[in-house]
Order: sequence, then structure tokens, then C-alpha cells
Amino acid sequence: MRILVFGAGAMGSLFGSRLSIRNHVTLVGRREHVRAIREKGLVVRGETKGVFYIDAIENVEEYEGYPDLILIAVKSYDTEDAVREIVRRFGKEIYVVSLQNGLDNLDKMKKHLGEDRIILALTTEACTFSRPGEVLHTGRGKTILGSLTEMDMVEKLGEELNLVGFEAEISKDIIRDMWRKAMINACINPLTALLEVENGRLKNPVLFEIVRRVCRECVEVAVAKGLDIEYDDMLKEVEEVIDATSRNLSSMLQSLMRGRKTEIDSINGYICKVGGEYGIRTEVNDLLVKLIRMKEARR
Ligand code: KPL
Repeated sequence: MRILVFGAGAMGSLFGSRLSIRNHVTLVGRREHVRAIREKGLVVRGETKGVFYIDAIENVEEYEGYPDLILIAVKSYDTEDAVREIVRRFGKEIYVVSLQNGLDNLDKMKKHLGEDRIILALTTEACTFSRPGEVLHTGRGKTILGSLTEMDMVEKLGEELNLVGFEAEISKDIIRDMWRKAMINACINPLTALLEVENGRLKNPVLFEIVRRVCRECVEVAVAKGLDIEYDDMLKEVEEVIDATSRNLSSMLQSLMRGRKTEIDSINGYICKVGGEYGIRTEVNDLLVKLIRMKEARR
């Protein structure tokens, strides 16, 4: 397949690297990253190892022809701009896969694309951006794929991801899985970002008590929304991801370290908003949102 990765940060670069083993991949990224990849290839260390000689460009206008699918890996606050740019360049018939965190990407994508063109890829792979041209694959995870309508492309991408060494599964209920993934992020990302620690530090008993409380509030909101999610299962899953990604710096921490905005509004902020609609108190999540905003303001 011809695959275009729009947003070659840590995760986009990692997926692009492995997918390039069997596909023609082009990365769209920031100038320094693109320049480094063109000069020396994309270096991936850690759980994935190698130098991948992949095409890299700075914007979609430079892409020649049409890809079979586009993987969007930009931050959730940039989703709409990214989709607008993609549709302007390739039209509305293109398959777009969201490889992102957050609960609002789907709605943003639906404003510009038909449901039959949108795929969600929810991943717990862990990856850090080391420097332009280099990423570190810090922890293995699963990637759940799904869409709102039956689509052959979901199966095809799932097969491809498995063939290049990711663990991919097709979801039976992608909305529920999107919430599950967002809850994992809600429990891990803000706390690690505030305390500037690797994910594994959340196993500290004091910190894990906060994780429990965040998780409980998130599950209450999800259940009020009609999703079939149980607190014990969810907490277990959060703990498994903390263990599997214990050496990783969460994407929220990485954003703050690089002086960037975080995805807090699409994760905990979104959960608080929905909680408000159903009259559910989300005190701990509210607090985390406020603290992350304070930290963002100090950038
Ligand atoms: O998705 C992640 C993130 O950091 O955004 C996890 C899986 C929590 C890994 O850090």
C-alpha cells in the first residue's frame, strides 16, 4: 500500500518505520525531522531497531499521486486543520486513520469526511521523540482498529500492522474502545506530566491511589453515557499499560518538555465536560485539568 503519515512525531514515525517494511510510506513532519530523515534515514531504537530510509516531506502539497490511506498522528487540537488540508489535497474519498489520543477526533473528522472513510487506531505502543531523525520505542502495546461502518480497509490495515510486527486487533465496538483508551490516558498522562516522571512511577502507592480515583470518575462518566465498562477491568487495564510502558515518558509530559500545548482538553477535559452533562462529579479530573493548564501557561 501507499501510506502517508501526516504528523511524524514519535508515534507517527514509529508506525511509519515498521509499515515501511512492506509498504511505500511517506512521512509528513516538521522541517528538522524531515531534513534529518532525508540525510540519514529515520533511526528507531528500543523495541524497534533500525534505520528506515523513508520519504519525508514538509507538507502534503509535495506528495506525488494519491496514497491508499493516510494515518493522522497530529495532536488532537490540530486534527481539524490536518483533515481540512488532507481533503483539500486528496478529496473526500481518501481513507483516513486517526492514530491519536483523545475523545474528540472522530467528531472533528466527521465534519470533513464520510463515516465510511474514517478509521480509528487506538494504540498503547509507547514511543519517545529523541531528536530530529530519531525516536525511541520504549514499550510494546496493542493497537485496536475499528470504524463506524463495515470497511475492508480496517481488515487490510490490521493484517498489515500484524505483518510488520505490531499487535493489532479489530474492535467489535470502537466507541467503547476509544473511551477505554482515553481513560488509560486520563489516568496516566496528566499525573506523569505534572510530576515529570516515567509512567512506571505511578505504581507508587500514593500516586496509584490518585490513579484509582481518576479511573473511578472516568468509569462513572462512561457508564452514564451508556458504555459497558467496569471499574475493576478498567483499573486492571490501566495498571497493565503502566507496567508495559513503565520506562516511557507519557505524550503529555513530552509535550510540556518541548514547550508545547497538551491534549488535556481532549482527554480529562472532555471527560469532565461529559460528566457535567450527566450531573456526575469529576473533582479529581477537574483538578488535573486545572493543574495541567497552569503548567502549560508557564511554557
Ligand atoms: O498513550 C500513551 C501516551 O503517553 O499518550 C501511553 C500508552 C499512556 C504511553 O505513555
